[in-house]
Amino acid sequence: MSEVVLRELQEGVLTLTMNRPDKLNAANDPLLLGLTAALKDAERDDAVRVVVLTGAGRGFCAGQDLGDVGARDMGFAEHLRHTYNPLVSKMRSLEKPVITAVNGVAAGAGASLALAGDLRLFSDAASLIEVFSNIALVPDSGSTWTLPRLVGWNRAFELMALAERVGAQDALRLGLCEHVFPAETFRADVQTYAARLAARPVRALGLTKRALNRAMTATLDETLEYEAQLQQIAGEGAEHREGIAAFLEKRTPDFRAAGKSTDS
Ligand code: LHQ
Repeated sequence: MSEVVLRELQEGVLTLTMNRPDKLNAANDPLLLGLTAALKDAERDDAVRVVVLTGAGRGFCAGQDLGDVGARDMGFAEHLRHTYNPLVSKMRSLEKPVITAVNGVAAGAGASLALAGDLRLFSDAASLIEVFSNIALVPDSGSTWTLPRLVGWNRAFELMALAERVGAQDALRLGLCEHVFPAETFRADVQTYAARLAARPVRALGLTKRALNRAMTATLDETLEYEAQLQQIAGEGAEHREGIAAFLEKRTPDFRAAGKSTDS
């Protein structure tokens, strides 16, 4: 049987490919648990500076494998707590950039995964559907958290209620993705973009994720204090020393080398 999660590391970019192309990468438990395990490995591996999540074939992820639902031996809530929730949580808490490279349709929990990326890159063949209401379910895996923050409560509700397909250009206009690349060059364009990010000071970016996550639910004063604490950590790191040295020496900083230092 072929692997349901493919891993490839290139230029500090770990690409995780959901690999059930015949079903548009509809998610089953091995796929979801495999992704979470891969993210945990990526967290510990200094060679991984950026993670890209994408799909094999013409789909990104069609959400829960509906053929699997009857075979489950746990309720919906327990299933979510066991599979999707830890995955989405790990994507958001992982202190490295996580890019979702949406190569094709992202539906249901697949749309939730697409939106959970720190940066969302769409192919011009990609689309997103909050498809849950077609089968009389509630949006899950974080869609009710991400979507209203991106498009506002009412637009989010309309997308959820009517399950309309949002194409790549509309996704860009609505702020559901940062960039759209042509389908023909998508994988290469994603790698180029991700490699650019991998050359950035990823420890500082990890702390930036931590700060943004905390700020989503904090007051301004709490946020100011938390920024001060994180700045202390970043300011004592090797990446910062390298950034300052490079500026003074009028050269490009080498954050990869700085990242290998033990005290950053
Ligand atoms: C699929 C699927 C799929 C199996 C396409 N399953 N085979 C969480 C926890 C617990 C329980 C329930 O749910 C959740 C959260 C959720 O994610 S709920 C939402 C589940 N997903 C859906 O309802 C999406 C169902 N799929 C579709 O609506 C369409 O396939 C979309 C709009 C995604 C794509 O349409 P097309 O481009 O026209 O492709 P297609 O429908 O022809 O699909 C291609 C193949 O993929 C096809 O198989 P076949 O053998 O006929 O070629 C589909 O049966 C299969 N497939 N989605 N979720």
